[in-house]
Amino acid sequence: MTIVVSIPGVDKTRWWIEQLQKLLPNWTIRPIDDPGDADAVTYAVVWKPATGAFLPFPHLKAIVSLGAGIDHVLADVELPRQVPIIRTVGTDLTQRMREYVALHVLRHHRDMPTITANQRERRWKQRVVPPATGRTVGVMGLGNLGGAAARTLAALGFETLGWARTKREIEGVITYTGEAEFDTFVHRCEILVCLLPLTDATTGILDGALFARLPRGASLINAGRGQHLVEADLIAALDEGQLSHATLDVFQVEPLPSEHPFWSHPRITVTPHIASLIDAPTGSRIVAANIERFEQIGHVDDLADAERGY
Ligand code: NDP
Ligand code: OXD
Repeated sequence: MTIVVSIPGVDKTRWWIEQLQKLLPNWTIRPIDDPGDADAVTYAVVWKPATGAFLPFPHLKAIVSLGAGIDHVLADVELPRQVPIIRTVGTDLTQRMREYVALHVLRHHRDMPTITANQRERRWKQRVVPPATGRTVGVMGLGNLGGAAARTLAALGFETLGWARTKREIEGVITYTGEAEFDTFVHRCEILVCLLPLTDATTGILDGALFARLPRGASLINAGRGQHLVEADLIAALDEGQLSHATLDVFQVEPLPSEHPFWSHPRITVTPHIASLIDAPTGSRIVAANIERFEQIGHVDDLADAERGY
């Protein structure tokens, strides 16, 4: 009974192995590149695994994604598609995302980027903005994270819209469904928050065509995945004034290369994929509990649907 762990960074891998070993004392837990008897490996706990990482293990029962997204697992062209994928989600992750979304929506809403720039120039410039009740914010993706973010925004008083693939009912949130209602949704979003998973259908969804449909001067917060965004279209929309500001937490290449234009763009805020990082002590308890439960009953609530892509 072996669990293998694959996380970029030797120290992180060691930490996770030690932590999981304390919680699962009856298991052998090893790094994926030093698995011992490969036939004994039944679980793999991974973040951004290498292509073909699972091929040596014919008896895998489940792959555990160390995060809510599973795109980093599905990216493996050699992935054994029949092996279930367990997401790692929980109240900590949801709480952190609520904080991140509230922080940045309020920052856009109150035009803090301009106020900060004015301070640098010692410029005292007052401008009245509407209260939250006069501002419409839209959330793309209404799952664990997007649903919680939308509820938080509604509680702050924003007129809150949400968009998902299937019909979602959230108190205080006006919801839209699928491609048919996308236009109606997007046309009203003065601040747009992306919390979609990365799938074929959502890749490149934040593009020039979408930006053109937002109210002029709208702003964008992307905490989904970097591949949702067409980067050149964002720069064009900001430079042309169609968008006023963007806060980006996720990027096509991470870490964001030091020469990337986003770092120095005056209307882009870069955060280093920290909107809702899994915290290791809590995360390892969730992972251990999921493995134990899957071992007992062959199911957990946080199973992803690989066909659907999330
Ligand atoms: P969930 O699987 O719980 O929810 C996904 C939501 O997106 C669902 O509401 C789903 O619709 C909707 N959706 C999926 N495809 C489409 C589509 N084609 N059109 C419209 N809506 C769609 O995911 P989570 O909320 O847990 O996480 C979302 C993403 O957030 C992750 O996949 C990851 O990429 C990102 N993330 C980022 C973090 C960060 O720190 N920046 C941290 C954690 C996650 P439906 O409800 O109908 O199924
Ligand atoms: C996740 C992430 O998917 O941190 O959990 O991006």
